Amino acid sequence: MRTQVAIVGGGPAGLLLSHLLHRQGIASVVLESRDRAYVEQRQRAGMLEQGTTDVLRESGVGERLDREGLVHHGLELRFGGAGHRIALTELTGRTVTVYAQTEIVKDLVARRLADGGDVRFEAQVVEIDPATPTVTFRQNGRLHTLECDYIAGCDGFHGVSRPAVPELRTFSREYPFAWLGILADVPPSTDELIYASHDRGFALHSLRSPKVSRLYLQVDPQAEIAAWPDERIWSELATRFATDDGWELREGPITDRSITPMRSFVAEPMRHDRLFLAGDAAHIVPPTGAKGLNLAVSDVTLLARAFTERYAEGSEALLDGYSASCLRRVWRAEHFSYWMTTLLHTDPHGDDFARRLQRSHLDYVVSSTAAATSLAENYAGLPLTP
Ligand code: RFL
Ligand code: PHB
Repeated sequence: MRTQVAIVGGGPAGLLLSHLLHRQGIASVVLESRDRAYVEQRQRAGMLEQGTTDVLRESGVGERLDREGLVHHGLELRFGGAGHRIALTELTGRTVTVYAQTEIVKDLVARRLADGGDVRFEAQVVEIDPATPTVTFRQNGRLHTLECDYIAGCDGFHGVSRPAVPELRTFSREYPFAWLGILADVPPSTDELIYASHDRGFALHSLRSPKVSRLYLQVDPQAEIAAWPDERIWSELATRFATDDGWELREGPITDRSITPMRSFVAEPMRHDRLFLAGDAAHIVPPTGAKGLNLAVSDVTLLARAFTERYAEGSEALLDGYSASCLRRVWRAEHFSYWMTTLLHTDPHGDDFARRLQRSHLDYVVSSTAAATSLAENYAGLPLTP
């Protein structure tokens, strides 16, 4: 069995890479350990930068995104009982779009299959050899070997690609909190996202559609989901979002819930020999800056360009520059995600001094155009440079 690019992992990074390569006439095989329903239903990110929607649209998978995605021009920072709008579009000229990761994955899987793409579900990669290069995977209880020119490691944080890079340097930060995320069948109580900082902890009001809300609560990293029955979740959300003017949070049936630990992580370099890492396989950000999925998309956009140059012109210049190009953008997103996280969360070990500093910082961000613009341009996403 042989292909040009073997793609390990069928999340957004692997699927989009396969699609972008196909459009340039480059063959790939996507190996995904889970089944199709599982990858299409895994609840995760929802906020897309304009650069991300541009890539999806320009590559011909933006039709449903254009129909169902909700374009946003601002967000709200809420603290001290009042909301403060950050006018993203006014400050940056850019917009962001709410369109769930589950929908992007569904669109990409459907498109790959319609284009005759080779996407194998329940195919678990067990070994990667970046030198030969080959990928060994298990499917239907049997081991298979896939030979290729290059391997793209798009298998997320817990995958097998990153450990195949020797002499990897890693950088990380664990945070003393986690996010409890829920999906609820209730119309959103807001048109724009609300990021709330409260003494009891952070809360985020996001949405999925005019009828479905997505909400998050800062919780203890050791918290058990069983300790959070519906009434406790809604009451805690209402407390953290409360304003002096009596804003009300609508409640509804909760259809999905999970707790995600928060961490920052970067692995360098993102390449070894014929293996290239992309997306969560190489880096993780805490979700406060809404950057994880967007970074995965920018990585594979650069990687697809580099493979295109290699196959069309025989040059490996872009492949050689891939890791450094990605890491510049990755570290900007790492800093922004860390900054948003510490700006908005309540440190359980923090003292009153830390809380006062945080409040001063929040006041500054919402009252200075320079500070608000800095938040806005990072949130809306910086332009993609090679
Ligand atoms: P993914 O989506 O993790 O996909 C990797 C895929 O690789 C498969 N895999 C393997 N396949 C074959 N063989 C193996 N040995 C394999 N090992 C793993 C996995 O089954 C999976 O299908 O990584 P990708 O494509 O890089 O995409 C990145 C995004 O998914 C991620 O950055 C964001 O979802 C991060 N993230 C969030 N980002 C946000 O901006 N906002 C959020 O609200 C948000 N919530 C989340 C998240 C990530 C989470 N994770 C990783 C636990 C919530 C969660 C729970
Ligand atoms: C989401 O809608 O899931 C979402 C939005 C913004 C974030 C994180 C998650 O910062």
